[in-house]
Amino acid sequence: MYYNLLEEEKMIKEVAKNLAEEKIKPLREEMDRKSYFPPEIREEFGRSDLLRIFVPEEYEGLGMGTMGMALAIEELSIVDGGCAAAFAANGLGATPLVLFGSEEQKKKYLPLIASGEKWVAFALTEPEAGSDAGNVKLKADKDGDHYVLNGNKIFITNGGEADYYAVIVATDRTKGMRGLSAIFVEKDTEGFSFGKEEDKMGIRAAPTRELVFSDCKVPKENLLGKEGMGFMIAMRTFDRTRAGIAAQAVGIAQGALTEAISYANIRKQFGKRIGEFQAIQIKLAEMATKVEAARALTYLTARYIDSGASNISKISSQAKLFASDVAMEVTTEAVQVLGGYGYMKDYPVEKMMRDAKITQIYEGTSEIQKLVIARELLKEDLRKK
Ligand code: COS
Repeated sequence: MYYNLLEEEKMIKEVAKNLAEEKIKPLREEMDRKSYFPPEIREEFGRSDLLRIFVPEEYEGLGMGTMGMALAIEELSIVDGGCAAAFAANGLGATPLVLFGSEEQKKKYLPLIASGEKWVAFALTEPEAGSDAGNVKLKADKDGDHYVLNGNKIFITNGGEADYYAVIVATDRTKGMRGLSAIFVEKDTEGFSFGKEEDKMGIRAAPTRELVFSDCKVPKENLLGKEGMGFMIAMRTFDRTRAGIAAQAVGIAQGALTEAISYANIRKQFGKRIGEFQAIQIKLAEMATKVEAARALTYLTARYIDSGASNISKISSQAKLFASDVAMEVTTEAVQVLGGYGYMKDYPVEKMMRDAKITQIYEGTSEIQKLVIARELLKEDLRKK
């Protein structure tokens, strides 16, 4: 409403909204209950242009960057944070390729990703490498024309579902985070399999799975960038995709706010619609103001990233930090507005509250975002001196 969106941005928003309302909403409750990502939803994504948004035009994409992704993720999240997470994680998996892939790699993989024929996942997390992202143990030893991967990754969104995996590996374990590299692994590679499937609190439509590598031989030409660039590739990827998580948080919060407003207009207590009580009005006003502030910061961040600026870490972390807190607050308040009904699965707000929680955790916890923000503030000050 306030954001002077371009015509193509309005179109993408509309496409995402329609897909969410017409295809995702009817399956939402079932996907949440059964914790699964239906093939027909994957196909619908492929039929829409949404998977082209983050792919540059020369590789059959729309080249709409972070703002396009933010708008699509927000619209999907209004209806279902789970399908939005699968979609966002696909963009996350493709980002190292877009940023650091060679011409040959991009030509080979990106058109297939743009059409939705192939899905992607990003694999960094390990049992001992969560917030401490530099502590990756999955080793990749060079052997002739291949790297041989041994180890595992956990909590991988789109694990099992994706056809390609951008995997952060240790090519030189003597160098710590400077010995990490990023490598693109295809699903059917020998020695690559899938382990534990997670049973999550929220975003249950998004598959989350362990990846297991056992003497898995990956061609050397699948290395993204150069050896030793893995940690930097992961950080530069997150600098962009954290804006997408902010958009997911805005969408989840908006979904809950909309439900709370509709309910306040219908539900009667003490002979009045509850929306007539100031106690409820104050809640709705505070919720709506927080959502708009989170949206404004998220869009500003996306526009700043798309401007080509290099110092995007701080604003991206600020957007994710703020919007994810808003998502948690607003969904919790929405449950409160709906009262006992809000606590029941007959209404979607309890699910939204469960979905919101992950936005404070994945792609860097809120505590890690604060650390990134504070470090950048201190560096900016030193640069002035
Ligand atoms: N872009 C480019 N380079 C970056 C960077 C960025 N955004 N952030 C850090 N780097 C570089 C640093 O410049 C540094 O290189 P030099 O030593 O050559 O200067 C190197 O990477 C190490 O950075 P740093 O010293 O800041 O690493 P730390 O281990 O102290 O902290 C944090 C890094 C904690 C910020 C990082 O590990 C992080 O973001 N963790 C959370 C990871 C995460 O999101 N996990 C969830 C995955 S679920 S998808």
